[in-house]
Amino acid sequence: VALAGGTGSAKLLRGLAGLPIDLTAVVNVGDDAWFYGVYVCPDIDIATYTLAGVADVRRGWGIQGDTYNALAALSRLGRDTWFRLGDLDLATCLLRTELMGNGATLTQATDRIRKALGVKSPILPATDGPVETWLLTSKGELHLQEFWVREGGKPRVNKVTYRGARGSTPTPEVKSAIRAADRVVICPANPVTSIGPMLALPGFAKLLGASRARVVALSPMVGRAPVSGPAGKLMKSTRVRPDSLGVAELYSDFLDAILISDEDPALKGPIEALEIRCALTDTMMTDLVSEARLAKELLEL
Ligand code: FO1
Repeated sequence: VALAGGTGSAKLLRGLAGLPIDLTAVVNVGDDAWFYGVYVCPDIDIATYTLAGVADVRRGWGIQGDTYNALAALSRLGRDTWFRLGDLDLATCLLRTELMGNGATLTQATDRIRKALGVKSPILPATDGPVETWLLTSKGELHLQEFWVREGGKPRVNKVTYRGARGSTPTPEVKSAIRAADRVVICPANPVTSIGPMLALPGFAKLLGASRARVVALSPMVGRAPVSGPAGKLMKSTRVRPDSLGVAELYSDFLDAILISDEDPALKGPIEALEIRCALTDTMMTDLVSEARLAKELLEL
């Protein structure tokens, strides 16, 4: 079972999917939001598109070669279109919205879409509950997408909240996948906005702690900066050390081992003092070869 957020996670999922294992992805929903009348699930979609071989992996979201005709038409109609939803991506979101409007859960809609796109591995939303990541910032309360996409990640962040998490639960599918797993891999995802919303679900951390699976992570941090995205800034604002030691501390209740950047040898000692095995490697996923190598190293850790 791989716990996944956005771009970095999708690359590792691709590496894991190439190994002779039964892979199930459990994906963050905190980034999900309504745009233009459709329900957009960035992390579920980048995982699905990447495993289907159609993602714009370099950009980190959406479908390769997508066009923006619907968005241009919306703009001509006077709609603000700062969230760049492509035409093909819109089709995915339209189907999801229709299915859910007819009573399907997000889990059911996700399963239908990944099968239609030929993805073999199950992709499970962490919850079917409405969980959204909101930030209290110098520009007021912002949804993660408003903060990151509309405001370019610039406002000062004072607090991060996972709206709806306390009243939601991991789905039965997620519970049984984690219970049956012999390994849980925490992808190099933003600990605050990708893994945080999962850990905020009642019972989720306990599920990991109680699992017979070895729980291993690939750190998203190199030094004090994330490989991509707003992790560093958001870790600081939630008083988590913005480096791999901070990631290990955050996961210490259930983490058995972590793979960190070979640029951070000084963090190995303090991480192992937490009784978490720590290994160093080149953690950059620059091509399919490095994705496959890191996936293999995580299964051997
Ligand atoms: N990220 C951007 O920086 N700009 C966009 O216009 C944008 C559009 C978009 C459309 C669909 C989708 O699934 C994701 C999209 N993203 C966009 C990425 C996304 O907002 C975030 O990067 C993730 O939520 C963070 O994991």
